[in-house]
Amino acid sequence: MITLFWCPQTRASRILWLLEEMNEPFEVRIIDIRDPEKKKDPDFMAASPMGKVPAIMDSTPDGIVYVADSAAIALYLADRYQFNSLAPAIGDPARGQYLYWTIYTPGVIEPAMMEKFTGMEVSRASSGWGNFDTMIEVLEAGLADGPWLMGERFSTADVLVGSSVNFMKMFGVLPDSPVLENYLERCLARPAYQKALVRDAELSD
Ligand SMILES: N[C@@H](CCC(=O)N[C@@H](CS)C(=O)NCC(=O)O)C(=O)O
Repeated sequence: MITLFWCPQTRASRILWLLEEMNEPFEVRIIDIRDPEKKKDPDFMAASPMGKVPAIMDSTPDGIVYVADSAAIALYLADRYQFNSLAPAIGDPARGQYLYWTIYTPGVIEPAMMEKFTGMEVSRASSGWGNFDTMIEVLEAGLADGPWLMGERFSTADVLVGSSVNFMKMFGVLPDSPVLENYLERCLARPAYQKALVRDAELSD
């Protein structure tokens, strides 16, 4: 059984979305990240060295698997439970682009968002994420053919990137971009994303 350590209105919502896409049984354990006492849940501490959500604990026949960080969790879950559907198989040439786009969220989008929020001046060549405008341009080019990052194939990469585009919109930093707006609409139209957003709101009450 998969346990998702979750807190309302956080990055944990994207793993809720992924779990809804996967149709695997899972339970949600609420961790109020604003309450240091709640973070002392021993399972959560084992799963998340930084005390951040999302994190998961997966009790498998081989032992308990602990994973933290959205991208690491998504890669783990897709490889273990949705191999060759939400994740391309190891020998599939598409796997290169799949890995690139799945890591684009923590490696590029999120640092670029921080650059935008703080007004930081960065050198495009030496900052690992380029800069905010380059992040957007590259993403738009990646979605030019669509409908998904992997063309016709919806993958875990879309859960990471689609939820990040949603966060950019929510935080008011999504530039005027028909390509990204249309992509976000397609993501939001997925029943699993809708289910996760409803559940996220219900669990928040
Ligand atoms: N890179 C991590 C970031 C996780 C993260 O920063 N989570 C925030 C909530 S959105 C958190 O748990 N903050 C509480 C804290 O750091 O104490 C991921 O993508 O999962």
